[in-house]
Amino acid sequence: MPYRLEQSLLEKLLKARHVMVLTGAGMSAESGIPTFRDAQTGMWAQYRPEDLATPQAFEQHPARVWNWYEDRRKMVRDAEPHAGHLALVRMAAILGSVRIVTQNVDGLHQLAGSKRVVELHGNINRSKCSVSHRPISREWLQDSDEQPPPSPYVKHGKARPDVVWFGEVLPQEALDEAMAAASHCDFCFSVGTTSLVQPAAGLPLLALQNGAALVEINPVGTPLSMHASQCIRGPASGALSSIADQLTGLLNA
Ligand code: BV8
Repeated sequence: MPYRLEQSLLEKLLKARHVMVLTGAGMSAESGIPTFRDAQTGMWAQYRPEDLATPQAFEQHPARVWNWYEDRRKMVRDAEPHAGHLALVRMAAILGSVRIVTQNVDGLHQLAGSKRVVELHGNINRSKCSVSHRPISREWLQDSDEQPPPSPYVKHGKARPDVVWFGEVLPQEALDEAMAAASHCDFCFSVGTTSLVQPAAGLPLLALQNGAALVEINPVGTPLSMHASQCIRGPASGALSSIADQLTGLLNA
C-alpha cells in the first residue's frame, strides 16, 4: 500500500469520535470529471470556470452559462464513483462518525452510498428559478426548447443550475452543518482541493483550532499543506483505499 497513514495517526483515527472529510474537485477527477482548474476543452477552452460560474456571467450570457452546465451535467451523468468514494463508505462503517463536506456539485459521494453529505456549493443535477430560487423539475426543463428554459414561477425568470456561484452566499443550513462538523471533529481529511475557495478552505483550519489532527490528500501541495500532520502526495482513490485497508487491518489485528 503506497499511500500509508502514519501509525500514530492511524491509531488516532480509529479512536476519533468525529471525523470530517472535506472534498474538492480532485475527489471527482478519477471519475472522469475534470477538476475546476483543469484546462477546459472544446468550445469551453476559451473560458475560465471562475468567469462562467458567476451571476454576472449568467445575467450577460444566459445561454452560454446554461449550455456550459448542460455539458457538465452530461459528464456527471456518465460518471461513476471510484474506489476512493467507496473507501469513504467503508471508513464510515468502521469509524464512530464520518461527515463528508463536499465542494463538489456532482453527487458522487451520495451515489457511492455515503450518508449525510453536506453539499456546500449545491448540486448540478438540480435546477431552480433565477429569481425566486424555487426548484424547477426536470420535466419542466425537458418540455422547453429555450436555452435556458423560462422559470415556471416568475415572469422574466429563467432556469439556472442549483449551484453556488462566485459572489453568492452558501446555503445557510449547509454552512452551519459544515461549521459544526469542523468545530466538533477530532480528525479531519482534506481531499483533492486547492484550498483556495472560501469559506470552504477555512473549514480544516477551524478543525485544527479545535485540536483535530489534519491529513491532506493531494498529489501536489496547497496553502493548507504546512498545517497538516501528514500530507499524502497521491490520488484520492489510492490514498483513501489504502487508509481503509489499514483501518481494517488494525481492527482485525
Ligand atoms: C461566499 C459551484 C459570501 C459552481 C463553486 C473570503 C471569504 C468569503 C468569500 C471569499 C473570500 N475570499 C474570496 C471570496 C470570494 C470567493 C472565493 O473564494 N474566491 C476565490 C477564488 C479566492 N468565494 C465565494 O464567492 C463564495 N461565496 O463566500 O459568499 C460572499 C459573497 C460576496 C462577497 C464576499 C463573500 C462562493 C464560492 C463557491 C463557488 N462555487 N462551485 C460550479 O461548480 O460551477 S467553487 C468551485 O471551486 C468548485 O466547487 C470546486 O470544488 C471549488 C474549489 O476548487 P477545488 O475543489 O479546489 O478544485 P480545483 O480544480 O481548484 O483543484 C483540484 C485539486 O485537486 C488540485 O489541488 C489538484 O492538485 C487536486 N487533484 C487533482 N487530481 C486529484 C487531486 N487530488 C486527489 N486526487 C486526484 N486524483
